[in-house]
Amino acid sequence: MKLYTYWRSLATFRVRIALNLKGLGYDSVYVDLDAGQQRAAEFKAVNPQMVIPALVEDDGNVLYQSMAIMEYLNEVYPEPPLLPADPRGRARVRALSLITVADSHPLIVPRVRNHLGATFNLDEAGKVTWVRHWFAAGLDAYEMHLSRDKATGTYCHGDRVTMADLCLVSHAAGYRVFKGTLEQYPTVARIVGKCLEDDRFARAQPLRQPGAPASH
Ligand SMILES: N[C@@H](CCC(=O)N[C@@H](CS)C(=O)NCC(=O)O)C(=O)O
Repeated sequence: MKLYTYWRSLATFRVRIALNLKGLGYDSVYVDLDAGQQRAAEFKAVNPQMVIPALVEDDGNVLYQSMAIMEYLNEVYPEPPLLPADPRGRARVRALSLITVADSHPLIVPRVRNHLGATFNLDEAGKVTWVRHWFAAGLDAYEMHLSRDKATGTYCHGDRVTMADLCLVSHAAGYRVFKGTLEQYPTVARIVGKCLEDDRFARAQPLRQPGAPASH
């Protein structure tokens, strides 16, 4: 398998964790988002949306959209399961996942930040304020759901890792890249800390990828 990836990409981070948890090896193809390589014709041919991740299977099948990729990997490689066995549990895990995948992360990606600058003259400081606002809104929602729901356990859903943890960890890492801390989010901080004790999460982190700055 071949993963189109970049150190800072949160959507790709989620997929890197899923691949590690499933014990699947892959070759990395680096797409430098800061240099705009996602818009090069070569990559557009792989994913017309011009976003990463894209995961190309050995027979050439191209998978895209991180949540679709995680669900696909979970169906094809069922162990360890990333979704609970019961429908309500699956609905909760998917809902928690979508807080970042559908509602927070899409607002902070490079193409949105670029558009805010080019069309609305927002400067770098303004863009950081924008990004932190949307990450914090997601974290507020996560903290309240996770702290009050009985279904929360060691992880987002019970005592086994699910897709929601992969998504939560990516959200927290993104907030960190933009200098946010989890002090106001104790339940989130506890679960993220627990996940990152596992090397399959830890080695997928943005700052541990080739091309990442020594610190950020
Ligand atoms: N919903 C997509 C988001 C994909 C996405 O926006 N990826 C970012 C990096 S995390 C990207 O490639 N952005 C390029 C751009 O905005 O120009 C997913 O979860 O896969």
